[in-house]
Amino acid sequence: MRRILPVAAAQLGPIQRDEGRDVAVARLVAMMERAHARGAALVVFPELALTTFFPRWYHEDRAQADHWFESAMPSNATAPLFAAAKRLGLAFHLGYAERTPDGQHFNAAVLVSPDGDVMLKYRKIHLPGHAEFDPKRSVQHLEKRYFDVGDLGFPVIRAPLGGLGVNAGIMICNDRRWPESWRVLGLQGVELVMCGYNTPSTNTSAAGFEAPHLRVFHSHLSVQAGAYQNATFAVAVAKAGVEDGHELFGHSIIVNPQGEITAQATSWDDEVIVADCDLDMCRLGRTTVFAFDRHRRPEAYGRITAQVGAEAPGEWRKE
Ligand code: CDV
Repeated sequence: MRRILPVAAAQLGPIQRDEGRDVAVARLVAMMERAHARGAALVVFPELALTTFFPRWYHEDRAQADHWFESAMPSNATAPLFAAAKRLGLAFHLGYAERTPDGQHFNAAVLVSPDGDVMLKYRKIHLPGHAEFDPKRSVQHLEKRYFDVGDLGFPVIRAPLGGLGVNAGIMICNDRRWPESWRVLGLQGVELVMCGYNTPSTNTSAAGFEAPHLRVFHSHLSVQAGAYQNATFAVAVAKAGVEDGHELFGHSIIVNPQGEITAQATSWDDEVIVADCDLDMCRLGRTTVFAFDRHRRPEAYGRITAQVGAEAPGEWRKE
């Protein structure tokens, strides 16, 4: 019997700084209903889906940013998502800012069953940006200021989804640009990678020119390559549009294990896209070109875990 999982990516339009959680949660619930009506068993929401992308705002005192974080999941504010999941029999993936009881802060995401069980949690590992206010930048990107580096690795769980057992994994936004994230998931037999993102349409670092169309290209390139090289489906879903005066691109996609885009959002607003993911498609890649057990050569990959920055190569000299 074919293992077909109908998956929805629920792209979010902008959430403005002064909009409350209740506004965002009502929009998410409306998209859950649309995803369910289109037959989805799982809906994937973006990174930090409950608030504006607050790392663009500098607070001298970090504690002033605490109001952007959830200290419980579910909470009163997010309870309607759990109620909708139960009512609709729909699993969901949600990105949010997590504050732990001992005061750690993470850019986190969870996979929640229709019964409200948190089946998988991930805390973002590759935190882009900077920790201090940067006067040269047109927009701040203060993830390194507000978040601790994730401490859960890149976990995969075999989760009951749509009546199937599915090897599900999570990464968040900037993680998608790093082949290491994908491979660690791939080495656990992942079949479905969920990745929420908030990505500005322009490079605001003032480090040099990057043409705006390449921003989307690089995002898709990373997701399509990661899916292909690890023989997995991938759902990459954006928060998009003009948020607090700053533009984030959309172009959310669902990608198959051949690296092909099977569904793509066309607006930069709330939009649900759905694709049937035939999980048996993962088998071809992982039993041929990417049969890891036969072809990988970890003895040659030592640098991947032994060093962080690049080392200069030796000079060639004529013998
Ligand atoms: N939220 C992100 O991680 N955004 C980064 C931007 C800053 C480049 C990204 O990789 O999309």
